[in-house]
Amino acid sequence: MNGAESLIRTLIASGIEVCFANAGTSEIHFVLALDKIERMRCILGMAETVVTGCADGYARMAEKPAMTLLHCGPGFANGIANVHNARRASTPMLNIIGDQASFHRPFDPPLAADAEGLARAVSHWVRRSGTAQQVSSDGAMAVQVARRPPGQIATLIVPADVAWSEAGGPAAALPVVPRPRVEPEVLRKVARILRSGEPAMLLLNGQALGEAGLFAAHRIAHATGAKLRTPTQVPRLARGRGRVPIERVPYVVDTAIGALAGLKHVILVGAKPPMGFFAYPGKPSLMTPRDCAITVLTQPEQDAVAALQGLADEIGAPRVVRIEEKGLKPRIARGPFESEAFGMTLAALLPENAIVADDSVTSGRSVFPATFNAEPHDWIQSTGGAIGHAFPCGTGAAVACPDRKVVCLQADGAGMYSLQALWTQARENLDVVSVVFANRVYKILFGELRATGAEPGVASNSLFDLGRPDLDWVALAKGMGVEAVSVDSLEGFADTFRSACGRRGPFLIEFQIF
Ligand SMILES: Cc1ncc(C[n+]2csc(CCOP(=O)(O)OP(=O)(O)O)c2C)c(N)n1
Repeated sequence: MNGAESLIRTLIASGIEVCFANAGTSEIHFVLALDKIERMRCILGMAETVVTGCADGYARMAEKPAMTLLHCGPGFANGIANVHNARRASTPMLNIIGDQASFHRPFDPPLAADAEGLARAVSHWVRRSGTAQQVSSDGAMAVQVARRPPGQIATLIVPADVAWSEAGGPAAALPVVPRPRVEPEVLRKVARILRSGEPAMLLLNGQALGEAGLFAAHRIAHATGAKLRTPTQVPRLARGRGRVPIERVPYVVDTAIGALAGLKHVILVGAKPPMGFFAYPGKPSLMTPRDCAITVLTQPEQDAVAALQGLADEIGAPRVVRIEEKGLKPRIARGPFESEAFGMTLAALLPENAIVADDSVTSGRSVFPATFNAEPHDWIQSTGGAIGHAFPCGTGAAVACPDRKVVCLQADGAGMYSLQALWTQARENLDVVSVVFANRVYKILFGELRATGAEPGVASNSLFDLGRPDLDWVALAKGMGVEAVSVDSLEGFADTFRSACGRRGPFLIEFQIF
């Protein structure tokens, strides 16, 4: 058995079932090992940002890592933006980078690069396997590190000679480290704050955004009057009818400051203090009032569900609390695109148990609150701000959950970063409906520019206008094997979306909003 085979067998023994890849010559022995073993599902992404974005979406839904197989430093570099997004979402991720054979590197061949440096920039753990004997135990450790709460990025660099040399057998799986619990003293301290009657808010992230965590938070809110919010973007949120409707911290700084005004306490549950996406002259970095105290209930790696349940019991919150309906009634709207009306229409038609991958930028601003009363669903977003996330993330989610409909909400400019994911959807016959908001501009950036008081000039128009030539999303999708239709009204969208949801397989709807 060579090093490649011993590593792949180790990963399979550690529960890894899917390999998203874009391999090259230095990974040939891995590909041969995958041919031989056959138990790992291999999925090609025709750009590394698709590979890493797929692995992110897969792991968020499967709650365990996939493996990525990437080619040398430059291949990994192409995938970094979505590794960054995964890191910001605390996604468990396992990257295998094939590299030059150890004895060949000193000759500085063309693809030699600082793979460690690139990997270190976005990984919690980086190792270069030194020998074929060692690579299996490195692999077992990489999986363990990736699965360490709340989820980490582990990157293993494997030189080609390590892959092809004679190795020992595979290594046994290492145990998954459990989430540590918070100390009872912390629960008592937070309970005292919440009992004080001063205006408070729980800011929930990560594990707390599942159904159990949200319900425990709802009990606390009911008993104490504390508000609940999530950060501006969520890694994965359980939502829809019958679930706790929770607002996010708004994206726009002034709106966020207004929403959090008057708070005396923010309790962090796996979240960071609420900061703006960017700084603006004369505006604060933190969205909380100056005299607001920030207290940590749980760090991201701690057991947030147990902490919230323990806190709810500590303050004597009833175990059964009704969830009041909140937000707009789902209904099919008519007329041209408008964000809230689109959200209500989507809410009326979203299939039960769907997964929504949202990278809709400005078009989606009002979609979130308008979908509180849709059928139960999960909402996943880029939490790292690197756009081009929904196509690949939704693709990976569809691999993880073949029985659930995936809906990608994708802004057009962002979509162009990773549209090759459509080809993967077609190749794997994944059940994904993508909606592209074709406004043919980087609208958010025109907005940021105007907010400075300036008007766009020749340079801004060159850089933020996506026309000349116009993108044809129907042709782009069809060119990658995905059926597509263009619509220009909400009723047109409703008809097309309904029929796309009535069948299996990938489909794209271009919503013309230009
Ligand atoms: C990887 C990455 N590159 C560039 C940016 C900067 N950026 C933020 S939003 C944006 C344009 C978004 O335009 P589009 O996706 O069309 O959405 P719209 O603003 O029109 O709603 C850009 C380029 C970014 N956030 N991430």
